Amino acid sequence: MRRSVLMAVVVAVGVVGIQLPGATEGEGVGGTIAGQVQFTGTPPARTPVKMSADPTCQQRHAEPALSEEAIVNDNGTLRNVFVYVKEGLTGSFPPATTPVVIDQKGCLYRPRVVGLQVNQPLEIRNSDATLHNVNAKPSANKPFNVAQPVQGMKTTKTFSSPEVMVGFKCNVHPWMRAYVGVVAHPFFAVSDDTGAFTISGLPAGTYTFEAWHEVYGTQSQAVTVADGQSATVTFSFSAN
Ligand SMILES: [Cu+2]
Repeated sequence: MRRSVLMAVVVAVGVVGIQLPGATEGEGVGGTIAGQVQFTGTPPARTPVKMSADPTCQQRHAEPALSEEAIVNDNGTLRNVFVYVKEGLTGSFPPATTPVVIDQKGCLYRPRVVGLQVNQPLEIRNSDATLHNVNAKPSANKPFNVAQPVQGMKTTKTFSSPEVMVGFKCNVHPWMRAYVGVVAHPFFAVSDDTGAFTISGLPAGTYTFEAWHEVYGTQSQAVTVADGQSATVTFSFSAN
């Protein structure tokens, strides 16, 4: 990971206050962040993942799966960027009780990048008829390495401390990687196949947001949120 390379290249494209229909300032409803992660430069090529070592994996794909370390969307945005409030929040936020799910499907983690709250359950599933092991080596949390030899197996884990990111890998299939962002509040999102992300219900205030990408590192910027309003936040990563 080249986490530090782009720390200084923060591009803050501005925060635009938009009154949401039906919302009144000062109601204490929180604000919404409507964000996008842009990408400049030549998108890196995605190469076929060689799964021939395990025919069960290979058979799950009609066309070879493509590498997922860096996915630039058709509209020039960057997918799988984890965006979260890093600083500025006060108070405590009870964890959601609904589990976040990571599936192992076609010998790939789905999703590859995901967030959850401290002590929120993470359900790890194996949808493949082959052995996976889930090897997580966090630094602020307890490491684990769980074998799931049977299709349909489920394992539930929680994380007791914030940590961005916890890397998952499978020792059977070395191309398999997932990244789990553990935060102490519910204000996080992952950029999608249009580069968009949304964070809602954020109490009024000024925060430091961080955007993390597994290849292009992290960026941060200050964002001010007003109750009942939507702020536009844009991050921009560039090819190295
Ligand atoms: Cu595996």
